[in-house]
Parts: sequence; C-alpha cells; structure tokens
Amino acid sequence: MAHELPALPWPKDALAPNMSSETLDYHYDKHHRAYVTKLNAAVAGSAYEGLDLIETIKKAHAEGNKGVFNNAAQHFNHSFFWNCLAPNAGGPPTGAVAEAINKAYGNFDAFKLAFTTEALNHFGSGWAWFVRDDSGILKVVGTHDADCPLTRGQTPLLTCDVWEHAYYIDYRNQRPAFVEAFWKLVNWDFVAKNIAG
Ligand code: MN3
Repeated sequence: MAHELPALPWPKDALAPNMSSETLDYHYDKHHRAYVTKLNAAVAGSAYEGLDLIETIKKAHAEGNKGVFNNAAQHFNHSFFWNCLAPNAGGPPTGAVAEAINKAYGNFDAFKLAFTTEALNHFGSGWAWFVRDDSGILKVVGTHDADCPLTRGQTPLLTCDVWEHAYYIDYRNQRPAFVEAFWKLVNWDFVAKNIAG
C-alpha cells in the first residue's frame, strides 16, 4: 500500500493569522506532498514496499538509506506537526500535561523557555521536540534536517518545524515571531494523548 498524504486535521484557513492558508498551500500541499511522492517513488519495487511508515523509517535509518529515510521521516514529522496545531488552542496546558511538564521542568514557563531556546538556537533546518526517552524522562531535544526522535528510541510528544519553509511566507526570516505564534496554536489534547500512549 502506498504512503498517503493525510488530510489536515482542520480547514486550511483555521490557523490564521498565526499560520496563514498560503503557508499551508506551500508547506502542506507542496512540501509535505512532495515528501510522500518521493517516498513512494523511492520504495517502489524495493524491500521497503509494503512496510508501514515507522518500519520504513527505522529500516532506512539502520541501513543508511538516505533517499528513503529523509522522505519517510519528513512525512512522519509533518503529519505529527499538523496534529500538534489547532485553532482556539495554545496557552498553558492543564491536567495530565501540566503535571508531566511541572514534574520535568518545575513549571510551564521553564518548559516553554527550554523548548523556545531549542527552536531559536537550532542552526539551519530541523525540528524542536518534546519527547519521552527510553528511560521515561520527558525532555526537549532538537533534530537536524529530516531526523526524528524515533531513531533514538524516543517517543515524540510535541514538535515545532523550524525549517525556513515553515515560516518565510508569514514571518519572512523571523523565526522568533513564528515560534511565538506556535505557542498560540499548540494542541495540548494531542500532547496529552502522546503522554498517555
Ligand atoms: Mn516543514
């Protein structure tokens, strides 16, 4: 079964003005779609054909198959990222997410600062993540280019795409303004599911 571009979890204009429909025309309809198209082309007729996305990422990482890995991981990362965003969301979390963050970072502001610092200081293209590592510790990490926490035995809980293609239409080169807007869109219900899962 071929890999498929998932539908966005909300209408394309639902995140404006923090993330415009024009940004999604490019970031989702062109960039994310291209990763899926290239992934399907790369796996066709190979030992990767028929594997699910996570199996594909792990196998390609283990085998150093960059052509498959980069497109598979970017497909996963973007699908995950869209679910991290929602209209009428953001602000500080409540309930189990707040408890988990307070346990790991003391309070939400300290967590937000750690995640924002990772996003802003990340050199070049990549992703800021909140993850649970293989010993159960919750922490902020960064990955470069297409890399994703699944290759490190980490469970992703939240991510922010800091490739310039995520923000140049709405914020030109101003990554700090984009990350500030990201905090107004964070879908804590999705984070809660990932923490519970
Ligand atoms: Mn992107």
